[in-house]
Amino acid sequence: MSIDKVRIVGVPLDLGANRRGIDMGPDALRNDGLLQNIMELGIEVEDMGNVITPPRPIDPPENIKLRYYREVICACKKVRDFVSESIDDDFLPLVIGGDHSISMGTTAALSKHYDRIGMLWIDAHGDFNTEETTISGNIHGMSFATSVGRGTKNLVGKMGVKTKVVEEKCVLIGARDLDPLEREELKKSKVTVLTMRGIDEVGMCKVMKKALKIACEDVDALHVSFDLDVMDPVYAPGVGTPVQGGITYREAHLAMEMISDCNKLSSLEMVELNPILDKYNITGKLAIDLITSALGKKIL
Ligand code: HAR
Ligand code: MN
Ligand code: MN
Ligand code: MN
Repeated sequence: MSIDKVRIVGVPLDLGANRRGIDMGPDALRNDGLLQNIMELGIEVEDMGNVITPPRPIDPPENIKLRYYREVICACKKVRDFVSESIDDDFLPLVIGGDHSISMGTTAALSKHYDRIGMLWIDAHGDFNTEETTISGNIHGMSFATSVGRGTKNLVGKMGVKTKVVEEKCVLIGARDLDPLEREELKKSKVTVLTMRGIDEVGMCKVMKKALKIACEDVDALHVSFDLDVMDPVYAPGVGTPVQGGITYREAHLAMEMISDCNKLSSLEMVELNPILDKYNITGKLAIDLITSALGKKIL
């Protein structure tokens, strides 16, 4: 399954996070040459532009354990529809964020089209909180949990599609910053968690082999959700919530190259780019390089 058509949708959403600037991520990637770089691989690219996201409400959030959930759900439904239509039209959907809450729309769309879905969640964080466990109330910290059907009715089911993403086929890679209750839930779950310690001990190649065995075998689709804060801040300063001790430039590329080699990639998200905090656009350019590696760019 070689990738020949990619459709881009930008999601300038920051209401799922607590920091301004992530809403500018999609246009920063375009300005840094995202389309040209994909086209150079011989792939047909369509850019659908940005979905329209609701404005930040003037009133403070009504539910501080689920900040701006109405607005976030509204944006995610648009992501769901875009991703669904792209799959119908035989394009690989490339969703560029925006904060990580947008995955709830993507995984809903995948659940409409595929029965068995493998997912790699590449992130410093777990995003495995629910309304009950969250400390911050920020929904970008809940999108993985919601995508596998965990949480309250205030989020789960709001996409109008029952999720078919199952924990057994999900792998969290690069985690190093988990909230106490979130950590307990992850440990009890069937998600495979490959932490930074695991990467340090055995190296990215072995970690990815294990991850791809879980998420690529016996599935109809592989979804990769890449949160740029998985990177060490040295390589990616322009993210919403940087965490020390992340993966290197080459480790991230190796992961993407191995994802490309597995020939199962069906959708890709690149999220949490914050151009305001970036330095000389290095995070944006890194994001583009990672996308092209996942889409099949080879050194030789
Ligand atoms: N665990 C924290 C919370 O729930 C931090 C959330 C994560 N931030 C992200 N997502 N960038 O990966 O608020
Ligand atoms: Mn369909
Ligand atoms: Mn995340
Ligand atoms: Mn994160």
